Amino acid sequence: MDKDVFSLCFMCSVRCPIKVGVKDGHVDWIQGNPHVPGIDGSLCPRGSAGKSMLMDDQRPQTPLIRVGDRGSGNWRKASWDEALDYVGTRLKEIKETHGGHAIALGERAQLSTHVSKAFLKALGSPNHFTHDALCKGSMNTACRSMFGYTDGQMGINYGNTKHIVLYGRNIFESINVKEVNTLMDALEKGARLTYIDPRVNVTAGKAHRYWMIRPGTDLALNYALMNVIIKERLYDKSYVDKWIHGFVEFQDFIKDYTPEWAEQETGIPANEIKSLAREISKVKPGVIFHYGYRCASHQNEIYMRRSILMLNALMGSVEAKGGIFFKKGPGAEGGKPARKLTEQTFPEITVPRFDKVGTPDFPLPDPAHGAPQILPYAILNEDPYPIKALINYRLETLMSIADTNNTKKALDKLDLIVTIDINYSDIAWYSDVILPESTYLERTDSVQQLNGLKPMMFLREKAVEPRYDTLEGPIILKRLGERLGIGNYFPYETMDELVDWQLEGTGFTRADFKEKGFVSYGKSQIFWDRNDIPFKTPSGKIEFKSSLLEDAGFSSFPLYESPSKPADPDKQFRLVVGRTALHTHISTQNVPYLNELMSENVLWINREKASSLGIQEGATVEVASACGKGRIKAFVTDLIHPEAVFMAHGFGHEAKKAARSYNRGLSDAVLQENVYDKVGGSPAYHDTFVTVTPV
Ligand SMILES: Nc1nc2c(c(=O)[nH]1)N[C@H]1C(S)=C(S)[C@@H](COP(=O)(O)OP(=O)(O)OC[C@H]3O[C@@H](n4cnc5c(=O)[nH]c(N)nc54)[C@H](O)[C@@H]3O)O[C@H]1N2
Ligand SMILES: Nc1nc2c(c(=O)[nH]1)N[C@H]1C(S)=C(S)[C@@H](COP(=O)(O)OP(=O)(O)OC[C@H]3O[C@@H](n4cnc5c(=O)[nH]c(N)nc54)[C@H](O)[C@@H]3O)O[C@H]1N2
Ligand code: SF4
Ligand SMILES: [Mo]
Repeated sequence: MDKDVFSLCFMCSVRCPIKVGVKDGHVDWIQGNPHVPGIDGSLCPRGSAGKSMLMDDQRPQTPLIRVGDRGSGNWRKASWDEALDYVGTRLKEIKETHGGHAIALGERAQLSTHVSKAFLKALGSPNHFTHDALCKGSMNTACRSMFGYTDGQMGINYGNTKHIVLYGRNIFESINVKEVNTLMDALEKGARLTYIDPRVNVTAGKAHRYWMIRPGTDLALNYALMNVIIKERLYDKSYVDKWIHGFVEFQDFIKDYTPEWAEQETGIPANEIKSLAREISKVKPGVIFHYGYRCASHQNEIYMRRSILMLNALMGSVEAKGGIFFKKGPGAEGGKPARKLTEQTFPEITVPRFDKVGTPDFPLPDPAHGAPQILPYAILNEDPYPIKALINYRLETLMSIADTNNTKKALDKLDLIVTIDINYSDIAWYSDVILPESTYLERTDSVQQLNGLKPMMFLREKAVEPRYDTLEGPIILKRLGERLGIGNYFPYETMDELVDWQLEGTGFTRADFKEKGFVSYGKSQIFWDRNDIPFKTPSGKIEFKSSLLEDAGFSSFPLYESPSKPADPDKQFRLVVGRTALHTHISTQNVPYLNELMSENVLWINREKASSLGIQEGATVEVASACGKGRIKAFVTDLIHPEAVFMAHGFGHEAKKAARSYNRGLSDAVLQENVYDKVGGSPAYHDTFVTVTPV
């Protein structure tokens, strides 16, 4: 029988709405959900490869229990009961001997995060952590310091923008389908695009203005832009007078950071900096300085992110059409959100988190997410206490935390490593037990509450039956919970029952999602009145002078410090990394269609530098840092700043059963030092210098 199922893609965590054509119980076709504006039927290459991932037989097909050494790849197949009994017994022993807090669970925040959060709370452990800090933690802190909202509560109104400035936000390769389509529409209507990156990538190629910035100097550029904007009074005066807290102090601080000074630091000509400031201010407030995700990733990242938010505030673009806005929830339409398992009452937890987030040692990162890069240190130093078990749920602890060798050393101290995954990821390969989850096409998931200008809910609905002996994450955790005496926190037997429980009180039922794949709380977009914006800071304003920072002993306006230089600039490069349009982080390299298109990464190196080191295009080179080394092919090009080398994140896999991606290319995490922004919380992935040698 043929049917169409509306669901949500999960080839990456953007979760684009999709329509899946099912024929005789098999996925026949996947396309974007045609009912969703901005998606209009389209998908990115990874979304289109969903069927290839589903049909791949190089993924775990049953629960597996390790029989050889960790990482040796010797497994025995187990039934679900056997595997869950095994994990349950060990977790129980650990809890009884060391306390619930000896168990940590890390995950990529996803639709069923409320289930794993509830699981750990019920066990009495504060040690749930997400990928958030690894991705945009300093941005989250920057947003809270300025507006009192997290970055997750903010959005960008691409469709109406007149000018967008992207700092290493490689929007046409690091893709979110709706954002790409909406921005393309705006560009067709005449919007301008300014792109800033030490590397000429696809987004640079589509920009009206491109600057090859010296890596790590975006803060200097922004200080100079603000210097011009303030000196020439190009800002939105009434908005600034009403909403900016600490403007006078900032005006005084910024006056010496001239464009001429910034030219020396960034390599961008002073007159061009002035010209952008003048051009963009003419079309304010419908302009965007994109606050981004990765881009420049350094130990002072929070101040770079704050400077981007400040530029928006000076343009009055916060809560303006074509600018940035605060997301509206169901409450704005008098509705109720879907329920979460975390709304239940749990035992009180008094111990600090393993990463000490929320304590005076690490006060500002978001305790709802924690700081995963601290995990190796916490385990190795048993500080603040011993961690004994780690559950990885859709998070690649080995490849997504810098310094893999160090992380492995830490993991070796654990009594138990369990991974819930759909792939033979490297962390699954290094685990004691693999619990295979059904893929997104094979499972119904928790409800997606999508706040925005128009609050909505979406549903990921099972399109086909699981091909292998796999289960849904929330069912795995429930059954594990039953073995640990906390089964009462999981009031469902099936995913349909969980969704029904979540929808109670919202006025919607599962049947309401059938027609289009989503439900809307209201009909029109909501912007707040710009004279009455409910900023959640202590001053009720946009805090240039931040009480969050200053109360914790940090400066609101630190003096600019130039990024550190390598000991030998002729031989050493700053390693910068990023994504490619054809893969998702570390998880799709083995998907047959995508592997065929791109099976390994290459090292971008500046032509003149390569020539002086005797490196030929396509030659294999050895790249080495203070913590690791490896081999990769060189891509010799004029399209990268001479101080940097670039490689795509996510290659160099070690799991042998994922044979197509095994040992192809090089993993950035092997090279990167595990250093981080101690104020904002993000790792400083670009604070590593490497040597590059021909082999
Ligand atoms: N060295 C280095 N580290 C980085 C980055 C970097 O550039 N370099 N980038 C950072 C960024 S921006 C981010 S967002 C994070 C992302 O970090 P991660 O979340 O760790 O990476 P992903 O590739 O999204 O996938 C994680 C795991 O989820 C599994 N998975 C995929 N789908 C499913 C599913 O449906 N169910 C289950 N159970 N598992 C699934 C994948 O197989 C993979 O093992 O990494 C960060 N870490
Ligand atoms: N295809 C694809 N799309 C994705 C993802 C994916 O894995 N694959 N992941 C999603 C996720 S979780 C995220 S976080 C986003 C990430 O999306 P982006 O934030 O756009 O991040 P990256 O792809 O890491 O690109 C970072 C860019 O910053 C540049 N850069 C390096 N150093 C500097 C610097 O000092 N200054 C400036 N201005 N630029 C610099 C790099 O050269 C690179 O081009 O993508 C999302 N979309
Ligand atoms: S951006 Fe691509 S991979 Fe990610 S959810 Fe959308 S279609 Fe899927
Ligand atoms: Mo990310």
